[in-house]
Amino acid sequence: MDVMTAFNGKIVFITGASSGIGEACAHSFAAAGASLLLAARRKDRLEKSATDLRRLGAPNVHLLQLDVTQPMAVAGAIAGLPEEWKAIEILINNAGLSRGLDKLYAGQIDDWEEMIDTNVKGLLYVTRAVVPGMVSRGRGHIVNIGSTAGEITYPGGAVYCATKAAERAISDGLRQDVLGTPVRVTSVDPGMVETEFSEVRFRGDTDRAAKVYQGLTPLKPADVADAILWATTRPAHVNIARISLTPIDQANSLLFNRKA
Ligand code: NDP
Ligand code: 8X3
Repeated sequence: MDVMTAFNGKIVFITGASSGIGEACAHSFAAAGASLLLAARRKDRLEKSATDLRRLGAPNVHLLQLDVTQPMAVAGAIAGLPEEWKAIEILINNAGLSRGLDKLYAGQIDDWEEMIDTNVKGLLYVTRAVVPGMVSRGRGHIVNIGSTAGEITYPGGAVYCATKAAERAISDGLRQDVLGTPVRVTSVDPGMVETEFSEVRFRGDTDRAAKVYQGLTPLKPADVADAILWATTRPAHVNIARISLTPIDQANSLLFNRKA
C-alpha cells in the first residue's frame, strides 16, 4: 500500500492533538491524505496548526475543544458531529498526562485523580462514544497510546504506570469484544519521547523536565507517529495488537544508557 495516499479523505480522530505525539500524528496522517478530526482543550493550538495540516495534504480538518475527562462533553461532541464527520475510520486515543513523581505514600490525591480521569476514564469515554459507529459501519481501527510504563512500574510512578497498565488491559479487552467484526485494536507503547510530557508532569519546571532527557537520545514524536501509521496501513485481515518502541538508549522503563 502506498502510505502517502493511503487515507484518501478517510477520517482520523486524534485526541490530544495540540502537542507532542498527537500533533505529530496529525502531521503524518495529513501527509497520508487523511481528513483530520482533532481534539484537545487548547483549541487555539489546534487552530494554529490547521492551515499547515491542509497544506501537508489533509483534505479537511475539523477541530473540537474537548476535555476527555468530561463524559457528557465527550458523548455530546461525538453525537453532535456534522454528518460528513461521523464516519470515523481511525481513533487515536492519545490524550494523556502524568503529574508528579512523589512516593506513593506521599502522593497528591488531586494528581492521582487527574491521571486516572484522563488516561483511563477519558480513554474509556471516547471509546464508548466512537466505537459503536465503527461496529455498525463494519470498519474501524482504534489505536490506544500505552507506555513502557505500563509494562514495568518505576519508582514514584505507581499511579501513572497503573493508568498505562489499565490501558493495556482495556486494549486487550476491547480487542476481544470486537472479535467477529472487522474493527481492529492496537496498543502503541513508547518509551521516552521528548514532548511537553515532563513539563506537564513537573508543572512547568523546565529544568527538571530537561533532566529527564539528559545524556540520552529520546524518541521523537514523529517516531511514534510512524509506528501508528504503519500499524494502520496493514491489510484489513491483519491486526497489530501491540507495538513497544524505545530509544536505543533505553532498555525498559527502569534501565537507561546515559552519557555523563
Ligand atoms: P504532551 O503533553 O506533549 O501532549 C499531551 C496531549 O494530551 C496534549 O495535546 C493535551 O492537550 C492532551 N490532553 C491532556 N489532558 C487532556 C484532557 N483532559 N482532554 C483532552 N486532551 C488532553 O505529551 P505526549 O505527547 O508525550 O503524550 C501523549 C500520550 O503519550 C499520553 O497518553 C502519554 O501518557 C503518552 N506517552 C508519552 C510518552 C513520553 O515519554 N512523552 C511515552 C509513552 C507514552 P491539551 O492540554 O490542549 O488539552
Ligand atoms: C511516558 C514514559 O517512562 O516517562 O509514558 O513514564 S515515562
